[in-house]
Amino acid sequence: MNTEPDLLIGSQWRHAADGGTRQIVNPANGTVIATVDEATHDDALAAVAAARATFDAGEWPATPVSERAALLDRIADLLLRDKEPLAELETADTGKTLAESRIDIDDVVSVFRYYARLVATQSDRLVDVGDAGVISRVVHEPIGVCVLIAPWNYPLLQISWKIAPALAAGCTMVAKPSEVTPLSTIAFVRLAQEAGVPAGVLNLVQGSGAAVGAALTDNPDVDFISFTGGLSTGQHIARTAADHVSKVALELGGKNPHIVFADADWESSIDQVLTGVFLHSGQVCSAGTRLIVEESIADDFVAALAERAATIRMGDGTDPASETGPLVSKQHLEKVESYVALGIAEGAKLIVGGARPSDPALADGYFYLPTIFDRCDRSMRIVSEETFGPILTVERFTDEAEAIMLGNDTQYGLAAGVRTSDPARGERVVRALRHGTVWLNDFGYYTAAAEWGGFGKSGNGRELGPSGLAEYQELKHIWQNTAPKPAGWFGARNDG
Ligand code: TXE
Repeated sequence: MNTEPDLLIGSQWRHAADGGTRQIVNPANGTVIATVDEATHDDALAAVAAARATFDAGEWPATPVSERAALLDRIADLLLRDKEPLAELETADTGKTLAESRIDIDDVVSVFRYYARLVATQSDRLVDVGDAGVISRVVHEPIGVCVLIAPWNYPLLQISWKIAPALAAGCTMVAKPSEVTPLSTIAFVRLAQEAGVPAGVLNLVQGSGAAVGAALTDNPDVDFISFTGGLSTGQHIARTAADHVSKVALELGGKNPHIVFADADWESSIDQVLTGVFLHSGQVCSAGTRLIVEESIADDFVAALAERAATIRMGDGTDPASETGPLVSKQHLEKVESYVALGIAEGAKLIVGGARPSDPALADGYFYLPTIFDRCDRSMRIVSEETFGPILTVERFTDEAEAIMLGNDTQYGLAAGVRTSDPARGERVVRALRHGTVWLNDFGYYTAAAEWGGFGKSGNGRELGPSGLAEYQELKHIWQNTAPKPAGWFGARNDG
């Protein structure tokens, strides 16, 4: 039984219209930790209608930029106040370690602070049209009603990459967290209300993609859909949105190469290849799941990696000794297991992992051992498809051109890493890789101030940075004549 309503539609917190609920499970031990309202198709339509009515009423989009920036800062302040309970909720819901959840909340704070500053300093553009009597300006307007759909690996972080710029731009919105991990988003929306987000600006529905997601995306009242999730879902949303000519931005994951040349620094390379793929049990869109290593060091490198991978401590994320947590759900665990079976069937050489851990203390959770496959090649599905689990595949190269070719040999293009001590080669390879983020002698880092997004089937559009705000804005050209006179086109030429 769910007592407190979890759906925010307009000014009202509501239960689902049909009383439906969903149980939320802690993936570290399989226990039910919450029961939340499961919105119906009609609830989702009502949420979009509330966002539409609020936008069209005009008050929020016309709010001075300084007030919107101040609101974002108040949200950031409250996030800091509630950092610990929010981090605990995120860990209970996703299984990630508390240390990771705390970093996530800090990053969420940074996103709100960044967009508060950015929008407050954004200026219109004056255009010289060659006529002193004309003032020509290009100004920013909010794009309108936004639908924000987030996945389960970074629930609060991903939705905040969308909510912060949407609020900054003056949009109204409906947020839909993943049905698997809605808890931190529900808590966040309550916090945003406390910070003073006006009624109807931020609406919240959670539920399945099939019912709720479809109602939100197949909807003529929606101006912009920002989606982070799987490739096939993104393709479906883009097709549906085309009927309404709603703008769509997609972040659809990746199959990210981590290229190691023989002259790379050994210790940091081993350490970062390991972290790059096994952090959060590989449930990271930018995880470095494809090690592409120079043949001359490959045997030693893979052996050293395997040794380290076997010592990664898995456990409940609330235990400070745990270095990584479980997979998010039983269903996802089974998907990862099926990829390992596929890798073996395809002829890849299993070096380490390839099983659930034997520790009985982990038996009720959805844990899976860090797994490395050597002797992989481009023809294998385990190399080309996103497994979203703790699986590293190893491919070998003999020269720079082959490294680049392999690094670009993916339908995705979200992120890549390059490791070499030769700066000129580093620059050549970084520029040749067709990926949205490329790390040189580093891996995994990002900042709210720089764009994030993908080439190829990793999606389109950008989050974070100035472009992340631009997604939520329309540009309007205002042509103003300060000394109007007749155009003199019709009738004038015959007279002359
Ligand atoms: O994603 P879905 P799933 C990848 C990863 C993973 C795979 C499937 O490879 O194994 O996707 O994960 C909502 N209309 N990524 O099934 O279904 C859904 O409710 C509108 C990469 O969990 O794409 C949820 O809120 N919305 C990724 C969100 O889409 C719909 C992170 C994501 O769920 C919908 C997660 C529909 N028809 C998974 N169907 C990344 N880019 O980081 C579903 N949803």
